[in-house]
Amino acid sequence: MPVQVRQLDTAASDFEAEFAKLRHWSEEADHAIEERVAAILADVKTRGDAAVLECTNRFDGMAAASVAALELTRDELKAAFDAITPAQRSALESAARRVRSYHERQLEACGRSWQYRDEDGTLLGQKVTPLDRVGIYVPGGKAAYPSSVLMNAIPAQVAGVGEIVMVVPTPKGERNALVLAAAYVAGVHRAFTVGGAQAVGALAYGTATIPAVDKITGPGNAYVASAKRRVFGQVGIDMIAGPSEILVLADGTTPADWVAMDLFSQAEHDELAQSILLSPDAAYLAEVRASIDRLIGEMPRQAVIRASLEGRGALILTRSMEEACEISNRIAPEHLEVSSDAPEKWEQLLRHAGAIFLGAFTSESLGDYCAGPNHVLPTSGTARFSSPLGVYDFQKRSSLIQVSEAGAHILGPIAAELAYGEGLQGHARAAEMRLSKKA
Ligand code: HSO
Ligand code: ZN
Repeated sequence: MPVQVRQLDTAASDFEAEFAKLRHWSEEADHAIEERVAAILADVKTRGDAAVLECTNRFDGMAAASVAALELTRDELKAAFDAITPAQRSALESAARRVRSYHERQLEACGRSWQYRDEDGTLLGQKVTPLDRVGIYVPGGKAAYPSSVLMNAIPAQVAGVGEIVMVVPTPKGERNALVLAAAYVAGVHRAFTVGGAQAVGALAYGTATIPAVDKITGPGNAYVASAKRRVFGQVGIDMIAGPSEILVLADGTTPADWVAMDLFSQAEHDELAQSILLSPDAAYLAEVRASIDRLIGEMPRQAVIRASLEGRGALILTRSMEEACEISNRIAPEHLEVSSDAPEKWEQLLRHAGAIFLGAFTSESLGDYCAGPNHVLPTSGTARFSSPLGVYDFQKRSSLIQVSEAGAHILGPIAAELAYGEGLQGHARAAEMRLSKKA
């Protein structure tokens, strides 16, 4: 059965209406989930370990005697690493090495403290410090991604975070060896087989056994997303990620099968994932459609791919590559492939995307695992104003000011004038006292 991916044409009179439908996505707030999450968080806040243990045993079908029994030791993580195949070990290590070296560059480029002395002798600067402790949420079950363990823990480690605490649900006690091995490779310090809102609550408030963290990162289901939203403010969070997205801009020079498979690669994540192809070449769009119909039957996850492509996917015929770039900027996709033999030319026109993949050989999936940049990216158009997860998410900045006596004579009158204007005597006099009295 052919895959019914919709086709849009920028020249059609109903294009704007069809385009608006394509972009529309909203996750309905589920009141039942919201209420349950609020209750779990309140319970964890007041009863700590006892609440975490009860929830974990009930929701995950476990029979643990204590939260301490849910902790995985570094030795257990190492045992998982030793138990996976040599090929898996080597792939994890190669990916980790590349991700680490990319994020080390990030640290050098924008993660260091700086200071200068102005013409009045005043020292001004920005002091960058890593967070003391962070929590990484790793989903269990069908969306258990070892690659996401690397993508969350390595930038934290490169930033110099003191302690990285991972939580991962293990329904019925079933552990994912690759996830634990990735935690070992990425330098996770402590790990607990706890998940859901109860894990988020434990990390946010701290319990006798699970330490309170300063920030929680990592993807999760609707319960986890709701819990992260609710504890935000008490702790930092990274983002609330929506379903995966890929947008391919194609000039027709990449084999159609390659592009079809790239569209599948994000569609297979989720029925709500979005894969869009834009091209000024109508014959090429038809070729990719034929590839989709031929290749779909080979895909183990074809039901998910079909639902995603038919529900939210699209092939869009544009007047030109320039127009395709404009439309891409309006969508601000999570992943943007420029499938062209002159990708640099089009890249100049692209402003909004979580990650940009240039040229026919740069499949988005390489970025998901091992190219080096982070795969935790802004979704749902938020690339207009936000960035990939990075070292900077695990650091914070403090301003640094040191004013000399001479400098106080220059700044004091300015501050006092403005302070009197605001009716704040204390401020004004604090500045003025330094004008008359020697230190
Ligand atoms: N593409 C996903 C990340 C991922 N892909 C993990 C495979 N494993 C983020 O949008
Ligand atoms: Zn992916």
